[in-house]
Amino acid sequence: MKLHRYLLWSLLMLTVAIIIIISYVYMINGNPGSPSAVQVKAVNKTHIILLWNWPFGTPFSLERCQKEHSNCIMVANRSRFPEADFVVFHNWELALSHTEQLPLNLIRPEKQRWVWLTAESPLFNGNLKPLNGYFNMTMTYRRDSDIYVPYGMLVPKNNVSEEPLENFIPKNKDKLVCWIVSNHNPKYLRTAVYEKLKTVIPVEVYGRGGKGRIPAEDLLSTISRCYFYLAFENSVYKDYITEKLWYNSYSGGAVPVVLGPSRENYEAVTDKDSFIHVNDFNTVEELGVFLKNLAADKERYASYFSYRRKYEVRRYEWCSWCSRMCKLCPTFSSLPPYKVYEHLDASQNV
Ligand SMILES: *[C@@H]1O[C@H](CO)[C@@H](O)[C@H](O)[C@H]1NC(C)=O
Ligand SMILES: *[C@@H]1O[C@H](CO)[C@@H](O)[C@H](O)[C@H]1NC(C)=O
Ligand SMILES: *[C@@H]1O[C@H](CO)[C@@H](O)[C@H](O)[C@H]1NC(C)=O
Ligand SMILES: CC(=O)N[C@H]1CO[C@H](CO)[C@@H](O)[C@@H]1O
Repeated sequence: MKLHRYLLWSLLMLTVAIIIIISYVYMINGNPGSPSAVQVKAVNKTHIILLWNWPFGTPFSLERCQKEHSNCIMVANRSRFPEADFVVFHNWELALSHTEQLPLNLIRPEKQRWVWLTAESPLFNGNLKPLNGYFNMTMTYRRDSDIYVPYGMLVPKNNVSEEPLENFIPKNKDKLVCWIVSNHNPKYLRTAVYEKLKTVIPVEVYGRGGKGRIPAEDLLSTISRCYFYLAFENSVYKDYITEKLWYNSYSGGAVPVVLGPSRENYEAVTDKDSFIHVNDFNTVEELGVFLKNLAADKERYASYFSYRRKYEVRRYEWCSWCSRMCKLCPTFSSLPPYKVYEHLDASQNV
């Protein structure tokens, strides 16, 4: 009887020991053949993204993004601050219009990341000094931002097209150079270049102070009639290349004449033979003469459209702000574990 009990005890102890050892080995190595429990949790963890303020006060639907990324919950409900993994702040309301403030009165969960969102250049971001030391991520058009949200991009086509280049060029061109502009600020570099250029060649100007505003639905058809479009940025900063290139010029079917960051900077994000850079010329006169001659040289002009054989122009087709927000979702796994922008202001100016 005693021996019996002893054996039973031994068996029980042995079983417990084996279970403990097996559990331990699994914990260290994971279950070979299927992702470990720890991994599955990391990959499938749902993240809550709270948009603190609507950019420029205009609400939009967050639903579509949520459908496309099942690991994301997008909300604009501030009551969910305590559970949010990310809180996105649009800069304009914080730094320039001062209609919003950072919620420093709330207890910020340790793991929560604050995301600084802007689509403007530093010239229109206001004073960022008061924002130093609060943000963990940036979401801007700069290639070095944590979430890169450019105004547009070229995406390689699956198959390179053999089509004649003429097929990509609108047929109805009757204007040499066009420009849509509403701010003629004499302090802008682009204003000086335009003032000079128009003394060399005719420039058709639309927008305030020109031929008037073009309704959005007529924008591309108007630009398609121009050989060249002045894709002149309002300010010159690294990577600040806007819809003036991606939409007005490329989608309008006019060759862009760009004024903005360096040619190298443009070449890093688009096809080097698809645009003319103001800096390619010693003087604005030279630029004017070049454009006039190029428009008269059919073959050479057509070569500026060769990128269309290889690439699609991609920009935010639907609700540009929600598309930007959406880019947060696929990045979770590649985020640095810890980061603080102690000098947000300086980081945006270099
Ligand atoms: C906002 O979130 C709170 C907390 O989860 C919830 O009680 C409330 O109903 C939500 N409000 C809206 C408008 O969804
Ligand atoms: C692209 O090229 C591949 C290989 O040459 C071919 O099989 C495919 O049908 C082409 N697709 C299109 C859409 O032309
Ligand atoms: C985010 O930044 C704050 C400083 O404002 C810091 O306390 C926190 O640890 C940072 N979190 C991460 C995940 O980097
Ligand atoms: C329920 C769910 O979303 N499961 C997903 C977890 O992540 C793996 C790997 O990314 C997906 O294959 C599952 O569908």
